[in-house]
Amino acid sequence: MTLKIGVIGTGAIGQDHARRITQSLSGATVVAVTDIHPQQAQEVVQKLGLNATVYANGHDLIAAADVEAVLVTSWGPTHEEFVLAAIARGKPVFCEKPLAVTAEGCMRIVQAEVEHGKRLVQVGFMRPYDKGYRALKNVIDSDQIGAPLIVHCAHRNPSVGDGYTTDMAITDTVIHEIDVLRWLLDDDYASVQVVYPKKTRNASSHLADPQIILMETAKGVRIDVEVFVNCQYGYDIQCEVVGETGIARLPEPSAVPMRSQARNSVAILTDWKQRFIDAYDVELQGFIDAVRQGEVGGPSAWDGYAAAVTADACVLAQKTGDIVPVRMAPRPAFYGR
Ligand code: NAI
Ligand code: NAD
Ligand code: ISE
Repeated sequence: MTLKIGVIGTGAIGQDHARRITQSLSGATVVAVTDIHPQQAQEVVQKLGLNATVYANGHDLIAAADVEAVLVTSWGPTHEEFVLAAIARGKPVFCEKPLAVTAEGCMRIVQAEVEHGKRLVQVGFMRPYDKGYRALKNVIDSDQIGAPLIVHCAHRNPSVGDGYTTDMAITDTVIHEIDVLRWLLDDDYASVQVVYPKKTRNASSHLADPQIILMETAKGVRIDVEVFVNCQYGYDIQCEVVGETGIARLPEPSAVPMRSQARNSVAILTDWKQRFIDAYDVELQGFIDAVRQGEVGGPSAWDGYAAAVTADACVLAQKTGDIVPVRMAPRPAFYGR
């Protein structure tokens, strides 16, 4: 049976996920959409040729009898209420990051899911599905570079809009590194700190850009993440793991090396939608397949909570300049190890 999905939020990633469900993936169809800008939702229905009803709001969509699973791709601060509403109706829900904008909000979701008694939530952390990160994890797990000691990362976007604020460098952007490094190293965070280099002229007056996030894990690994969201030149994700006996780097996306106009060059992507396009396909196909088999897997509400606790600590560290401890609640047995 084809899984009938309702999409809440038809912005950049909501449209892209609706497109992939409709044109690239198998086993699901979009039957419902909603957006606080209903005109935009209607346009997406037309543009993608969906046979979908446009609902007045997310709650009506979740309640609709034909909506079997929910995709939350609205603005971050709305995620918690929609995920909780889906859980209350026992409907599986794929929620884009962040699961909620505070750790407390994520914990409310964790508690609701545990009370429900069965996993319903998958968080849209797609990097663990990326071939490059999986290859890097294989190198680490098969002991080819010895125990990881240091990780150097960079997360660079060409530019951001005026609405992007200093804390969003953590909650919207570095949240991907917070999540994927926890998975890559099979570790949790102990403490974080944020330091500010000289500011770029290309950032808005209210935005600190670039920033350096320093994290220490429970096992003692030291991590530095450069986040630079007005780097101008491209969308560039770097990750280098220094181990006891060797160094391993996240592979670059494949591109044709070119000799032209007196240059030997390789193109760099500029759009985040392209950089992890295969990973988005795999994560969402995984959600569809799992729900059709009566279960939900992938990044869990607990992973969303762990990322939010760490992000909250980073935002505090941005403001104080201090080394801030990361304190997580005990992990419920419901979420395994
Ligand atoms: P966007 O601003 O393009 O789209 C958000 C949409 O949600 C807008 O159309 C807005 O009108 C709608 N919306 C806001 N409140 C709503 C409500 N109460 N009910 C219904 N619709 C509502 O933003 P974008 O870039 O699509 O991001 C959406 C979410 O996806 C964010 O949480 C973001 O962090 C996440 N995201 C994840 C990415 C990833 O790589 N996994 C990449 C980009 C975004
Ligand atoms: P797994 O799914 O058993 O996960 C191992 C551990 O990592 C678990 O304790 C889990 O809680 C944690 N984890 C999983 N995703 C996480 C995340 N995003 N952030 C933090 N912690 C996370 O082991 P696996 O087979 O290595 O799978 C890792 C992820 O990749 C899972 O989300 C899984 O569904 C997905 N996966 C993808 C493919 C693929 O072909 N791309 C294949 C298998 C699994
Ligand atoms: C955006 O929301 C994403 O998730 C992208 O992956 C990230 O690179 C960007 O900085 C965020 O704003």
